[in-house]
Amino acid sequence: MSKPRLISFKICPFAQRSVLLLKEKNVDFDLEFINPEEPPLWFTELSPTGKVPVLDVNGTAVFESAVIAEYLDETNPPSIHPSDPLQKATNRAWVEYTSDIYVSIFKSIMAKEEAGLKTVQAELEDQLGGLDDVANNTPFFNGENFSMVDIAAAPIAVRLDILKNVTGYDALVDCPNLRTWFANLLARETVQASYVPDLKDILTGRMKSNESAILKI
Ligand SMILES: N[C@@H](CCC(=O)N[C@@H](CS)C(=O)NCC(=O)O)C(=O)O
Repeated sequence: MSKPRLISFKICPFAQRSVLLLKEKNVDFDLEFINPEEPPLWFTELSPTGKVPVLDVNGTAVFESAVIAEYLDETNPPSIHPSDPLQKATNRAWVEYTSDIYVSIFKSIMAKEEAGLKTVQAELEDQLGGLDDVANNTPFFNGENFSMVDIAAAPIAVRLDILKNVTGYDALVDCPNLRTWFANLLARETVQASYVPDLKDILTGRMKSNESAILKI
């Protein structure tokens, strides 16, 4: 059995989740970056959706970040899910919830007009507020134990931190619980190793070349 190979895109938060879990589980893996906007032919043949991340396990494509996470958790025990089925179910639901937040972050980064930016920022803050309501001012989502919700949310913490540094926009101003939780995520070694060192520069470059409104206000 050869090493699993993760196909990623440098700025993709969903792929960052997979890298983070592979590192948390100490799995030896190969990492290959592509640009899904200009995919190589081999990737088009491997990926049923054309999206990253894809985990290539001996030629079988496991796709969708939440499914990749479940596969890695099952095949590399112990599970980081809570054992109680109800808590596990609510954790999975909050993993889903975090996925929509990435869409709002992306729209905030790419909005060209100030009015449109205000609308997407309000949507983003509303979603973050919903997550803040269920966070408990504890180190991680479930308390002391690092879980799948932490895996799913860590790339949000990284992107909001970059946005704050580059533009001054603080999406967490009304989210005290998320501030505690996200600070713990940002301090974790595996989280720091889950994204490329030039992520901030790449995102800043994208905002500049797009003439994004968020850079002007
Ligand atoms: N639901 C998917 C979303 C993955 C996704 O949207 N990936 C983006 C990059 S961040 C992509 O590959 N986009 C290319 C496309 O839509 O063709 C997951 O969780 O894995």
